[in-house]
Amino acid sequence: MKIRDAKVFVCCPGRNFVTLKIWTDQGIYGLGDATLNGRELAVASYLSDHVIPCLIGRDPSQTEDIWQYLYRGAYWRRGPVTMSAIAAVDMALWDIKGKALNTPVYNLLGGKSRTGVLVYGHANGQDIEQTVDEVAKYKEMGYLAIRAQTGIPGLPSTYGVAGDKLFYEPAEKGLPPENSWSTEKYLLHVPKLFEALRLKFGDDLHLLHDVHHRLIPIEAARLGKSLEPHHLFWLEDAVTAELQEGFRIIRKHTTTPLAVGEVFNAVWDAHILITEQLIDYLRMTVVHSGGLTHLKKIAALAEIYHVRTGSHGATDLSPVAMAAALHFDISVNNFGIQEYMRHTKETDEVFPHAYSFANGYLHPGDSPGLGVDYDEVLGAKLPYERAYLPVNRKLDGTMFNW
Ligand code: KDG
Ligand code: MG
Repeated sequence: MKIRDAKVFVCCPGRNFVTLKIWTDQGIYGLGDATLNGRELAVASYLSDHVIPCLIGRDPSQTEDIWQYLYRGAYWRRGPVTMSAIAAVDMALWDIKGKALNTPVYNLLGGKSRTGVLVYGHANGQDIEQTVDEVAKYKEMGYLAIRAQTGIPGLPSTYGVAGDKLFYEPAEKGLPPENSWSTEKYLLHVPKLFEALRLKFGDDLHLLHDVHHRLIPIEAARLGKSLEPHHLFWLEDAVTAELQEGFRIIRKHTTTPLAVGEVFNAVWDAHILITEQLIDYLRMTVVHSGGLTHLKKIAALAEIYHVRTGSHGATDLSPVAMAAALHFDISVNNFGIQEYMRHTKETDEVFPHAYSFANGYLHPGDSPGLGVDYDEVLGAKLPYERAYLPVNRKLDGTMFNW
């Protein structure tokens, strides 16, 4: 079998998605997600201008060799653009492999290690009362794990508090909007949210929280300590993690489980965090971290150090990435949890898929390959629209983390 052709599709069913389609000379095609929120066209160009010409004529079953060819062969390594492009190729090749062998991709990764993939949904409100109501709604939908975010008194806008409650989408059309931030106000308010949630829902529900990189280690340590009575499933992205060693400080002070890594791209972004057991969950995803070929190696390393997976699964990961994530999640032993922000009906129509949600779990379905398709005709009617994630400033105007 040989790769005959490949093409990049950019569409916008309410938000932008970049999809790679690879055709073989035997009539089989595979799909890969290459969406990088707010920087979509950079990955599209990387693929079309630099990667696709090198793929034509290759044997698509050589997933390892093609991965190494694109990673080592480029000379320029790592980074979100490169690793999202490699991921898209890798996903599409695993999709082809599964279709050619007439089996779901999870069977090629070791088979099912569990009956379903535990997921968490997003509940958020302008204030604690509204967030409690939103958590109740997610509980009613069957979720067993829920991430809770709330507006902070005195701040006009806060990360994770959206207009649309079910289909939260952080990117906005036009130029980047600006959020504001106060560490002092945040640290005083968040423990009150989780106190209210435990009071209302008891101890059984898994609760998660995302700090979105907005603290420094000693502040994160204080937050982790103050949340210990409410036993979170995890505290996510407590600090930025370019400095992996920073997590030593947090770890020294709190037993609240720590998750990080949705912006990581390669094992070298996480090797200290893993080998020093500074985190409990790694949030790296199949789309921004080099595809299944790289992620399964990272999971194998993490398994040795008691670190579990907790893949990013926001709406900016297309259903192609979600499908690939589910095949990964169901197969690795050290799976922890999968984020699941629902896509809109409009998005699901462009990407018909075999995965489904029931009673707090996602199931990848049994279709050969990844079990997801791309409607080219519909996609062509929904052209790219420039959109950005917000930027964040402290109350005195200082640029801060988003
Ligand atoms: O593209 C960035 C979003 O996916 C991110 O902000 C969402 O933090 C996020 C999360 O945990 O889903
Ligand atoms: Mg996050």
